[in-house]
Amino acid sequence: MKPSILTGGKQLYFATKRVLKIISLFFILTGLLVFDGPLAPGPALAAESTVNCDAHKGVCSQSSGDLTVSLEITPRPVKAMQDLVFKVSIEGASPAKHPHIDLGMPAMKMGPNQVWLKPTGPGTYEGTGVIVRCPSGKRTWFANVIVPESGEVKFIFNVIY
Ligand SMILES: [Cu+2]
Repeated sequence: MKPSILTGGKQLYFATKRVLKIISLFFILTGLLVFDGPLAPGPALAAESTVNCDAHKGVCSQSSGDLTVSLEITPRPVKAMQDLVFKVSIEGASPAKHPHIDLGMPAMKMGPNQVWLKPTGPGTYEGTGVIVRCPSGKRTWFANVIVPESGEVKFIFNVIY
């Protein structure tokens, strides 16, 4: 009697352990999916919302892998609710399709706001867009420059309301 209970207990122990393992694996995978998503909250947030460009001063540059993107927004200082010109220059990639910019706010759903870029020379593009005034009063925006088949580079900057 005793040994069989012991064996049963052991089996139950291992079965429970396995179930726990599967459950934790599930949460890890779900967590990865959530944090890698475009609306990712949580630990990724700090890096995703840290200003990395002083758009009021002039050209900003950011790299991602082989791709280096420079962005200049005019007129300066950069204000919301007015026509802005976005000048982009790209190094390390010669995109088959034109790049574009996704404008948004870190950790906020602001609705789609895209700047379509037209070529102005070798590796240089330009387009116009408007940054709206956020009802929250927050002034930190991002410009995600998307280069088809080469990657994307995110500029995070403050605007004036
Ligand atoms: Cu907002």
